[in-house]
Amino acid sequence: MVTFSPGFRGRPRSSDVRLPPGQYETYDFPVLSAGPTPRVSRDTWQFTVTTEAGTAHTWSWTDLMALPSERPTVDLHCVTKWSKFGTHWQGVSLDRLLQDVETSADYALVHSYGGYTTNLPLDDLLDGQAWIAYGYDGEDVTPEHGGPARLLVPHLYLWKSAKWVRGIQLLLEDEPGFWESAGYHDYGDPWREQRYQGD
Ligand SMILES: Nc1nc2c(c(=O)[nH]1)N[C@H]1C(S)=C(S)[C@@H](COP(=O)(O)O)O[C@H]1N2
Ligand SMILES: [Mo]
Repeated sequence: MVTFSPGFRGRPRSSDVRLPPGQYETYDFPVLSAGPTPRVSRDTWQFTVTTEAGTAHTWSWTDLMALPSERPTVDLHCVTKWSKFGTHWQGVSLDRLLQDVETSADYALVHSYGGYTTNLPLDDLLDGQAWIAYGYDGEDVTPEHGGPARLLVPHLYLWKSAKWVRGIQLLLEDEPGFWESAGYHDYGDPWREQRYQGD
């Protein structure tokens, strides 16, 4: 029987298949960072959504903590081929953060402290698919894994889950981020094995 799993819209797969093509399961939690780990204090941390019209919506750490949070349990899939099942996070959904943001943008470019960027369609941040995560396994997200807060968008390869997230720029036109400019796939669906441009 073919079933449709929630959060994986329109993609048929057997409910017992958890490992995307070309991946292997790992039990530890590897750290993959393109540069040094930025140390970002919660006192000065800010998260800013900028619309295509130039309007900025900014949240301080206190603002973020005041919002209702969710506790998603998700599988992670890194393009370097490891997958980690059943990870527990706490964070604020992008649905919540974007609910009062007026935009007609179709694309998002995510910016991190330290300069990392990654792009994705705005739709992929909505409908319970993405969070600004600050808790992992009942603890604060560690600096190595993106603390104080990282984007978590687990239905795409993990390079889309920007660590040390500082903002999201809403755009009318798609703009490639760091790995996307270096030959990685623009979208990065692990179930369609979209690792590199042309996959
Ligand atoms: N800011 C930032 N975010 C990032 C990265 C990075 O180098 N800088 N690496 C990405 C990649 S390639 C992966 S696989 C995941 C790794 O997350 P982890 O180190 O928590 O396993 O973070 C993603 N987010
Ligand atoms: Mo990665």
